[in-house]
Amino acid sequence: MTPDTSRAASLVAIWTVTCLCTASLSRNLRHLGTVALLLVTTVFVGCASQAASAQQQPPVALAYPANNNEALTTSRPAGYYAKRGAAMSFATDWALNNGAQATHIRAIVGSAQRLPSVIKLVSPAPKTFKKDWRSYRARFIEPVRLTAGQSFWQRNADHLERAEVTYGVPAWLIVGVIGVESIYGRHTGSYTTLDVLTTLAFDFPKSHPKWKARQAFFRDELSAFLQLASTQDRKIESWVGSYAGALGWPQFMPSSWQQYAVDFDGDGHIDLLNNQADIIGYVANYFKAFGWQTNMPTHFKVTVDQTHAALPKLLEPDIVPTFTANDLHHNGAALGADGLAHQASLALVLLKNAKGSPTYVAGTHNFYVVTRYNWSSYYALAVIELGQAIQDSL
Ligand SMILES: [Ca+2]
Repeated sequence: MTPDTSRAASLVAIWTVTCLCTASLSRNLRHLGTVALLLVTTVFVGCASQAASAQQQPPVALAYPANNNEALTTSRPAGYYAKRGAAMSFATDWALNNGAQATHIRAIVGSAQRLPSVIKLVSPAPKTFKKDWRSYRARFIEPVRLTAGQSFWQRNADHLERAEVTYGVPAWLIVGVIGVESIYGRHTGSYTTLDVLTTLAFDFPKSHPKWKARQAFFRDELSAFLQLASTQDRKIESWVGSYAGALGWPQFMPSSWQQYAVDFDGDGHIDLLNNQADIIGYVANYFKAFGWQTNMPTHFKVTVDQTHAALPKLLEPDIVPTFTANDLHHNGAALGADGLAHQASLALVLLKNAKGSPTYVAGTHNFYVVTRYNWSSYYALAVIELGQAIQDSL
């Protein structure tokens, strides 16, 4: 590699990871905005499908088991955050609200290390960086991930089939997500979660345009993490994950465990770090909660006439399905017969290619649902293409 291509590759790598992690860090922020609408959708869709699934007993999504705040201890010494007023107030308030000893929680939060590398990683990318769908895609649709995905699918065929029946979410989507997130548990991150969440909860970089919202998000995640840790029999500093606080094979955020985790193999415990049935159940339940519609495609091919298409109008709603198939078609984004036959709304999704013309797809409601796992159209299309490539190869 020349220095230039090497540098470009590094930037793509950083952007890829940043896309994954900034999206995962903002998952719950977005949940707040969409949850009301999705609840309505879910109830509506749920009613329609109730008859079909009446014989199925879906696993009940569990909140954390009873807290055992005695489990919240640390053997690490007091560090930087023990002297930060905001961090110590947070710890005291958390203890008060969760029936824990303030001295224990202050010791835990105070033991966290400030991680400058994490602050750097969540800072905005340089303005000169150009997004590139083709490079992004090549990082995920590649032989190692395909082979690992085939083996994951074969090993878990029963769980995947049961998830399809229980939640109406296809196996390929679950397999695609876990592949992109962690290569089936191979890359789950090596950052100490307590340090990551404490750093981002109290030192989120102010150079970020949304730093206040992000910092508030991480305080909530730190709170959820303390609650999660109080239910598990392990030292709090032993949890490790991504630089944005995501954990395990499905790279879940602590608050997402609280909301979407299920005991999918019925062994009485939820384990999203190691238990592949529970991991599959979690991903399927997550998409069902966000309104996945069984049998609706995620997107259609679209041919955009760059010169004559009404691009500002078509791109304005971004990934939110807004247009009828006819609207798109007659504004310069030509659909095939399958796309034209689609009855619900579509979005014109733009994926930039650093060099050369952009890639477009016509995204459906289900494409939008995939972006609820991670708010990036690049991420969503990579998940979809990986999952479907694995399915096709089996
Ligand atoms: Ca289980």
